[in-house]
Amino acid sequence: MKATAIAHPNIALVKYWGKRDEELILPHAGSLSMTLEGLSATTTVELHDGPEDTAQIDGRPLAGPELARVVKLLDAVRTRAGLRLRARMASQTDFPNAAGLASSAAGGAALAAAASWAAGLELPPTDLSILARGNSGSACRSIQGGFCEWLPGIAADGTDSYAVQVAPESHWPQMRMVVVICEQHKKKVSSREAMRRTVETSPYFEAWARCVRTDLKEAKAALLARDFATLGEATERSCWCMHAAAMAASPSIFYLRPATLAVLDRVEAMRASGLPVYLTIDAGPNPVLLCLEGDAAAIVARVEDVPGVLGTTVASPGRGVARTEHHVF
Ligand code: 2P0
Repeated sequence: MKATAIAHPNIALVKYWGKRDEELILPHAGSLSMTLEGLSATTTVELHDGPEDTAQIDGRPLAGPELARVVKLLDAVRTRAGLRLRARMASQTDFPNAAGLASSAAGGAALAAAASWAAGLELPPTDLSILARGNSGSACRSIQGGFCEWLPGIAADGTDSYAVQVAPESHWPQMRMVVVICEQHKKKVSSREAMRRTVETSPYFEAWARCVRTDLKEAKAALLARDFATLGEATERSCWCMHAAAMAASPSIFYLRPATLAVLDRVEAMRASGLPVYLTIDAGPNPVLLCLEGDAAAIVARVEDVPGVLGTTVASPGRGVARTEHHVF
């Protein structure tokens, strides 16, 4: 009763920002993402007849609300499998946690898969996506590879809110995301709290939710047609609408750092010089640059010397969650 899953983070092209149900993690609107190859979370779950669930990430034992989030997913798996066993969970990531790099997406997807496999369940991707969603919203988009859309659903119980693959990684293997690391600290306001505050206090939240619908439609069509410029423009629009809505919350949520803005300047200069590159930023200071394979090296060279940039990682469209025998323990 031990299984290990490896999952990759995803970065949203059209962002998820705001829940209609906090407990079930149901979003107000859909979102669209690319799963990233090269960065990963590996999670092992072992079921046993001991007294309690334990969990650790990168060797750090979880407690309080962090442990409760894991236990919530384990409980969902136990209910489904008709088991009462407790679990030992350990996860290892190879990228900075909680710095806007969607570590929770890879972690949640790997946990959902490892826990259900350890319990002997063989769930279809839709069910795994729903399980992962309960741990962290964006995790539902890391169950499958390539490009995924999270369908917001309308049901109160969340049974129609899961991610589906819009296109596999083979659809556009030349697509690249350059993750630019500006900061590796844990962010000041968690995305969970930031979303709640945006929904409750931002006068721009409704406008944001309206924009998502148009951006999603346009981004999806551009993705399927491999129209890079239109996809890039929709991606940037979604990013700025999300950040504008968050900035207008009270108290304001501002994730951008001086280095983030310096990278933005560089992106605009590159584009003006004819290099097709677009930018998106999650709930943190690290910009992610959207480009095509042939331009990635030139773009890395142009951002590496920006003051405050600590490093870059280039990722291609990644695979969905998979089973591995390389157990964490
Ligand atoms: C996204 N983000 O679409 C958006 C854009 C960050 C910015 O999903 O509360 O860790 O666990 O559902 O998924 C990050 O938030 O939040 C996120 P919860 P999650 O990728």
